[in-house]
Amino acid sequence: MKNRIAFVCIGQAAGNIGDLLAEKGYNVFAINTSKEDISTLRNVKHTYHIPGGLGCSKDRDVAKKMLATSYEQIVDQLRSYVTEDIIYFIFSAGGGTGSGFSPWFIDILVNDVFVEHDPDYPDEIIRTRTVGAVTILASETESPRARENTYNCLGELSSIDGLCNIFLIDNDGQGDLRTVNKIFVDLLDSVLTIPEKHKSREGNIDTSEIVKGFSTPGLSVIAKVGSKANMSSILEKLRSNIFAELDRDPDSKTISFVLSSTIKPLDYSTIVAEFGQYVDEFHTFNQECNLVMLTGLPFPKARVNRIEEHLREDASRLSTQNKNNSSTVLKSELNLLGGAVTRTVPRREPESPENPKTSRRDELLARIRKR
Ligand SMILES: Nc1nc2c(ncn2[C@@H]2O[C@H](COP(=O)(O)OP(=O)(O)OP(=O)(O)O)[C@@H](O)[C@H]2O)c(=O)[nH]1
Ligand SMILES: [Mg+2]
Repeated sequence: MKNRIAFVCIGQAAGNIGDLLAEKGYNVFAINTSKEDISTLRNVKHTYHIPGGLGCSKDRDVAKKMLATSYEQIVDQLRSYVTEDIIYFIFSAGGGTGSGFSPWFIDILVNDVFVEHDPDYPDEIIRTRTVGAVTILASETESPRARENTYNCLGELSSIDGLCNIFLIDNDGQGDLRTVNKIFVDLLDSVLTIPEKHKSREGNIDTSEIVKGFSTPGLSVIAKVGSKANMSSILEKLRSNIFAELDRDPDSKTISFVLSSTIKPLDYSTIVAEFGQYVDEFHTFNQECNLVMLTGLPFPKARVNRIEEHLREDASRLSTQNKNNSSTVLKSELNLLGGAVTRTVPRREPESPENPKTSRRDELLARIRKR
């Protein structure tokens, strides 16, 4: 899979993860507004410092403005360094650079740059690359700004048409973040290397099945447990690991594919009972561990609501504190994900004489410039 998938890491947390992926031999391109952040990378071969950037100090709007001014150069760099057909963007949601920059950049790429028009159906687009995301949620012990950024970033991310798998790494309740990075990279690499490492007469997973698993819209989680683990510890690990906790209510039982390499056959009825009916499963066996990936899961509403509630408490404390000052410190676009998803980026209107067709890129860049 190393010749099929590449990682674009935006911001510092992402760079830390990218460095581990590069060490394992993946193609990684790191982008940052801060030269200092880039200088800490040891293994990443392709880096780009956005000209004039001094970091965004958790200000998402500054990052969006830098995207608007340097967009063309970044796309050129991306095209020259990243030729793989599957691209995963990694970024933290709590900072400025990765959080502000990534959702809109991904939207432009997926809906404007990596597209071709079908000659037979000119209104239909064919996506030329598969794009996924790995997003890190700030912990609830971090600052209101970091949590507000997380909330708004998730709102934007959840509204991108054409985006494939999203891995939501959750820093909340985790210990050392470097360990979180290592666990994630190990899980991802374990799944991506199944076709070359795990072979069994009882069933194999080939590259096309991995590609399918990594091209599904929705959230994904991976669990890896020891060879002696039973089904209930596999299910438990799928729920409580480094990823954002999945909802348990019956409406949230939505899932697309199950990919697994295990010691014994999985009990699929327990997966259906716990996560919902899958569309298909791809399995193989090995002698060392139980490795399971689920795709097509819904956004974790309970976790997002928890961020919102905590932010509301902060907002009320801050407004009491600043009662002589009429400006509000927090400016969350709250209720982005609580019910139906509200788009922060409006959908493209149908073309008409009053509304000439603009590209997704023009639309998003114009919105940034208006801010
Ligand atoms: N899992 C993990 N989280 C990290 C790491 N480094 C920072 N974070 C988290 O990422 C958020 C901060 O984002 P950064 O990636 O440092 O920010 P940035 O994109 O560089 O943006 P600015 O520095 O604000 O311009 C906070 O929520 C941190 O807790 C890391 O190595 N691993
Ligand atoms: Mg930074």
